[in-house]
Amino acid sequence: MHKINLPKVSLIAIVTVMLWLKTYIVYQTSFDIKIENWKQEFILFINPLSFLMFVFGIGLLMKEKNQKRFIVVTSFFISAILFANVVFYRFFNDFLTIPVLFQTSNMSDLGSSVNELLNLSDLLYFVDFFILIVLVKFKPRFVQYREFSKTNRRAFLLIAIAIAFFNLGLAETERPQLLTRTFDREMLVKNIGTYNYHIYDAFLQSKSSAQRALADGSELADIDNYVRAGYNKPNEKLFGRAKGKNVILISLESTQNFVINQKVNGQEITPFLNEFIKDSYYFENFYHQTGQGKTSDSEFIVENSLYPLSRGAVFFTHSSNEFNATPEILKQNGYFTASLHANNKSFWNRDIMYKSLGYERFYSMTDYDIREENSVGWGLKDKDFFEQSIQHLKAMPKPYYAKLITLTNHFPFEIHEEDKFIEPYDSSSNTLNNYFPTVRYQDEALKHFVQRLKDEGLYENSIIILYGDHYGISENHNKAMGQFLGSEVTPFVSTQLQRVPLIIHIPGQKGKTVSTVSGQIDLKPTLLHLLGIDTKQDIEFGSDLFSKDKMEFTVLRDGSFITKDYVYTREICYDKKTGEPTDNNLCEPYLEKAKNELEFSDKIIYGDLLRFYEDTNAIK
Ligand code: GP9
Ligand code: MN
Repeated sequence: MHKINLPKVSLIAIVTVMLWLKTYIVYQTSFDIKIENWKQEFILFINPLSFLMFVFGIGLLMKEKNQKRFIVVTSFFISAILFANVVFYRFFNDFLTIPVLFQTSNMSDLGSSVNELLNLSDLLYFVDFFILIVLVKFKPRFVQYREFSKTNRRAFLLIAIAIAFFNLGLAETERPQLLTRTFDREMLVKNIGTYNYHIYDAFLQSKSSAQRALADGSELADIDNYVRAGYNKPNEKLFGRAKGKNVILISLESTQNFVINQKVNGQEITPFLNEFIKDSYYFENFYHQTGQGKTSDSEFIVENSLYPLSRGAVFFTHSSNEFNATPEILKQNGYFTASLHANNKSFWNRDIMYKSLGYERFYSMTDYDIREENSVGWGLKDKDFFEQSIQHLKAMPKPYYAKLITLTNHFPFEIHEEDKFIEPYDSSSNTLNNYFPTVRYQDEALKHFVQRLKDEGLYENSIIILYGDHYGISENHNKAMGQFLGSEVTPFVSTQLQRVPLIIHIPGQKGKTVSTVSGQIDLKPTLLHLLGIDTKQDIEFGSDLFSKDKMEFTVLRDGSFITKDYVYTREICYDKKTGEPTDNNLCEPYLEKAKNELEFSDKIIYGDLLRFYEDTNAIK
């Protein structure tokens, strides 16, 4: 038989091309990267290449045996990183960052969610790796390991560098200042590729460690001026109105504002809350401002009036910082401070972080009777959680500040048949469909809790604050969400969907619906003023929601902001009345403020600046 002379190809070229193409296919199939024109598509296509060439180029320096080993190990490692991003994206609609990656204690708790997130077809993500193994094992003749001459190696390196610069250059024309503005991970991945993005992230990580070491407190002057200028006088009528009362703060898992006063299949989603808001202050334009730290970010914002970080969870990355959080302040004012949450105490690093925030007691998993029959999804059902929490509340020294964190309304929104008070929605997204029955269940649990507080005589002595921690339905479900809302989910609508309920019930006060634009950042001064505690000296970015001077403005963690008339997101200014893009100049006056807010807050956290403030200034 005639032998066919196949051209010989180096294994390095094969593995590079396979991973390159795979990455591009994964971009297209597993991430929702918005592409607006052919140039962006082209950037997306070439962006994995330079990194892969650099990495596998190292193999050129090796002899055959080592080269093979190096290629197999590296290829597996890169595939694993890509796959980890895919799984993470399914859940968080976001790309991994180093701080998140090291939150392994959380990963082990993801339990039921991981099952939902993985399937057998995921093996497809490793197809190229299996091919590689076959090639290495059976050594077909077209694969060669010839050593490369010095000239060839240089040429290879030069080509890789050229591609990298070409990629960066193109990206720069498409997205100026890409690397200096890191609000948006999708933008980064889209332009420099997922692998280079991880390297960039590692660079940021080391930079942030250095920042603390180098900070000396001189940065505080500017921040202090900024915060002083933004201070609003408290509302005289309400200042001290709840003095000495217990505070019951309830974090509502994944609860967005769109469920309030809304029906699904003709039935109310939150019948209890719809009634409760009638004799409470209800803030209908209140936004969550969380980032990757989800629930923990919301806790951080609400109790510090600082922004969370753009990457990672501040609960993990900066738990040993100096803070001046609500629990600590209340402790100094004679309160007993506790957090109640029926989950592992180490989830989100709470056990460590709570100490820095000034909590005296954390009632966690071990303080609850958790059995199979009273659990669903992530753990103890909300109704049982509230019921068992009553005992804890009763045993606390008064007055107390108690934060209760619900759990049932968490992705994947599982619920037992007997707790299903309404039927799921019917759309292409099971996540959205199942969201409604769990929100409805949470509502029922709240109703039960408030009744129990009344039974125990705790209701009249307490102010009750409920807030949604963050979104529950990510942009992955825009299509189904659009069907539910009856209108397309544009970036404008998406931003408006970041509203979460804020409900403040003060005994003896009539209710009122307030439409001031506000955010989680505003809760700390609002609460402290109600309790009659002055915040003039504090470093806070929020303002008292009852203050007559409160500015109608709030910034989200991705840099989007909302004013009375406009929504600014993805560099477009939208008119709230029409929901359509309008002249960017109309948003221009607020751009600087939005930037300052986030940057100043980041500086405080990265430099651990409050440690200097406490030494030199009169907080106490
Ligand atoms: C875990 C609970 C949920 O303890 O707070 O966390 P999330 O995933 O919503 O951040
Ligand atoms: Mn949450």
